[in-house]
Amino acid sequence: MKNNKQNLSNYDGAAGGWGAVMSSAAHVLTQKAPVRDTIAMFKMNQDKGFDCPGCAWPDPEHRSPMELCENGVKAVSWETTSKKASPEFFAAHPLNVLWEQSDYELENHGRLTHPMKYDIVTDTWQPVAWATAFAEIGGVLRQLQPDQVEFYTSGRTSNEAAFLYQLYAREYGTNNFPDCSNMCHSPTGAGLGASIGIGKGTVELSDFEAADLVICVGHNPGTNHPRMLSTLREVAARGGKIVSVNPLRERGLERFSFPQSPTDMLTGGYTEISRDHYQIRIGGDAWFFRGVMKSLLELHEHRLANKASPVLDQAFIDSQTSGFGALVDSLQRLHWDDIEQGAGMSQEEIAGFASLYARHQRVIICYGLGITQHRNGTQNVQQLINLLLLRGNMGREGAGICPLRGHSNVQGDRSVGINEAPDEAFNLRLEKHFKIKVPRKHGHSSVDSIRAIERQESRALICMGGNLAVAMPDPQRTFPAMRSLDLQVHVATKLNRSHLLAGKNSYLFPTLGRTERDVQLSGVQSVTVEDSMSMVHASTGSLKPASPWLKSEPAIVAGLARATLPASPVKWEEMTADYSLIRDNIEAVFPEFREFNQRIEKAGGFRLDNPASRGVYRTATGKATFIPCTTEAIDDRGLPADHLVLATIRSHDQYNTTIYGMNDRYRGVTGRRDVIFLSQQEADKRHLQQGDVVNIVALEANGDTRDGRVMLNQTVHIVSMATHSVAAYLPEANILLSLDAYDEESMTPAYKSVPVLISKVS
Ligand SMILES: Nc1nc2c(c(=O)[nH]1)N[C@H]1C(S)=C(S)[C@@H](COP(=O)(O)OP(=O)(O)OC[C@H]3O[C@@H](n4cnc5c(=O)[nH]c(N)nc54)[C@H](O)[C@@H]3O)O[C@H]1N2
Ligand SMILES: Nc1nc2c(c(=O)[nH]1)N[C@H]1C(S)=C(S)[C@@H](COP(=O)(O)OP(=O)(O)OC[C@H]3O[C@@H](n4cnc5c(=O)[nH]c(N)nc54)[C@H](O)[C@@H]3O)O[C@H]1N2
Ligand SMILES: [Mo]
Repeated sequence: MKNNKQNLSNYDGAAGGWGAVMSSAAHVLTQKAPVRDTIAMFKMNQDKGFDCPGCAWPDPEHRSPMELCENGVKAVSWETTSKKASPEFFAAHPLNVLWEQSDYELENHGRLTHPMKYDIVTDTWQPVAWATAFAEIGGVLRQLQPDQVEFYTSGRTSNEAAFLYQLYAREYGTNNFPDCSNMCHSPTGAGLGASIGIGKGTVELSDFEAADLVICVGHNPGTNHPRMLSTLREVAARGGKIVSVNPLRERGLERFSFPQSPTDMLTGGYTEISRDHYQIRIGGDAWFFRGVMKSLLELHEHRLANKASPVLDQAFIDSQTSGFGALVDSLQRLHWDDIEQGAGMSQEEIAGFASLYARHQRVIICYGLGITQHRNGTQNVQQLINLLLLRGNMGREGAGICPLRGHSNVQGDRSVGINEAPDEAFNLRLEKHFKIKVPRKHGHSSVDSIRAIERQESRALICMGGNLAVAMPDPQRTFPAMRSLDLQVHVATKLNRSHLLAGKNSYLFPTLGRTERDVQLSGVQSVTVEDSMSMVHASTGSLKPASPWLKSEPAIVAGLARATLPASPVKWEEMTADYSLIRDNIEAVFPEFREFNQRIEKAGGFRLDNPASRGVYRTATGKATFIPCTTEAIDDRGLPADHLVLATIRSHDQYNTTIYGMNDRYRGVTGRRDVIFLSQQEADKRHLQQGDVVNIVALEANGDTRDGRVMLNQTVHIVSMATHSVAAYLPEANILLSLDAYDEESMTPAYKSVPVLISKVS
């Protein structure tokens, strides 16, 4: 096959800057709604405005007139588009025809406008009245056992809608709550929960003003949380140090030109974010951080022997933590050869990182999916905590842990009850408050739900947003499983591939987006969301809805609930008429939301209590706990010597399975997505050059291959990258992933460590 270098280059600019402005403007124009968009942009992330449906990075206290970023603009214009996927469109496009279109084309047909029902004879979505659809769905659900039904939530759902949704599913009788956080930050919930007694980050924005070192591990802020770059820029500008631990050199972590700074924009200036990049092997984090801790212990001993100041904060360790001895034992048993091999870095480099860490007094560790999406995701998270605890970097200003959560309300959905394993205290509160019975049996998270559907044990799937079939690994198994269901209900803003897997009794419901005015019987409603730093605030849409037939998510849940549970004592209709009543009920069930309605009146909202930030650890021992690592991301016994480890990553022009465009500007890719990223060294070993075309075959743990887990004709793009590593875009590369490779502690799929072989197509 011919060498195909077209549209692959190296991007030399800073992140942000004019490139971001030009790209934002281009996106607004392609969505054909410049006026709606401009109004929307001025309302985004402002008091009394709507919360950006992009990322979960918090809003600063002193907001600029437009608190937005390039990718927020894309997310908004994608929602506010004037394009419509109307009943006429669906009548003319059977699903087997739509199936041939790309994910980009599917969503680019525009907003869904009518409630639809699948017609198997014509293979099309056909309009249906809301009341008819609700009644039919209620009828099917009443015929099923509650545990045969899966209730999926994607993280844009507001607190109000999510609370009603969990109440509906539990009153119906199941805890089956597959959730998008099962695919990203469940290891954060599980890992931090066991280590520090709360499954959430501990820092606030103000901590970044006090930190002297910020360590960014396995996340890509330039693309996925661009507003974080202004925070990092401030840290760098006042002399704080920022380092990254990432197999790829991501531009947003190198330099940033602030689109809202006239000086940067007019002079082409930029702020250097970081020069220190630790390019670890994909899947090498636990090795790297154990190596850092081992070095730190050695440094500590050395200092003590020389009567110099200690490195470890022994007073903190003694009074606030447990498990120190077990951690030290486990580190002492490790051999440097294995650490170097596992991390893909020399002992010297790792020791350099340890001494850098030891020189700083207030340290924040930020991390993303590069840490969580591995077989040992939970333990990876815990190694970051171990490192922080060794020097008392927890429970005090300027220090702590900062997971970069995904969807804009994924954290809030969990806070209001989307949880497959509820505790008894919560069950009792829910029962008492609503005078209902709720199930005790724990339910399914995402991987379990797909497996139960595959085994035909689960017969119905309700999706509150998202694109579950495409977001999960292993389409070879997931897609046929979906098609076999007796009932599917999708609540969505735009068409996606999951909606093309319709079968018996399938419904597609159009809903209001965050930007749109939500009018109910008592007037215009606000909803609330929680950001990555536990700040809860109101979001109020102001644009005219894309169609008069749209319903809000709370109204859809209430409609389904009433149709399924006609005798329910819950006041579904009253709560839908006035969302402040939903908030009163949230407050009654979750004491941490006390004075909910009053506190969201305040600009910026309020912070949910986070005991670990105050140095209070609600763990079994009442102390912060060191937890050693016992599982590796990759077990390479049984794998061929020339295998590589593949991570699936996001391009700059996409939001999860939503593809806004075909460019990945900061990585030098234009107009295409059929690309794999490789280091020069790994390319040389395989006699590959930039632009060569390769096939990628996924390997089972024992080195075998399985039918279908192969990606053909991908073009090599040589970039600055760790050895033994290769990266490709999701969702195209999901075909290489296995539904059986996941972190057992959190059930999060190993999206970022698939053993593969690559071979040149000749
Ligand atoms: N514009 C935009 N914003 C988004 C999203 C989006 O798709 N588009 N998605 C949202 C969601 S749901 C989420 S969860 C977040 C995701 O945000 P991120 O956590 O930033 O997600 P990714 O882009 O998947 O991967 C991040 C980084 O992990 C690195 N990496 C890969 N493997 C490893 C490894 O083994 N170790 C280490 N240390 N690093 C590794 C990659 O090089 C990449 O830089 O962003 C949210 N925000
Ligand atoms: N290979 C690989 N796969 C991955 C990942 C990875 O890193 N690698 N990351 C995983 C992660 S972190 C996540 S979070 C999942 C994402 O999984 P999901 O959350 O299921 O997927 P999204 O692509 O975010 O969902 C897009 C759809 O959401 C709908 N939508 C948008 N806005 C709204 C709204 O306001 N309300 C409603 N009801 N619907 C709306 C639109 O119809 C759109 O088509 O993907 C996972 N999949
Ligand atoms: Mo996510």
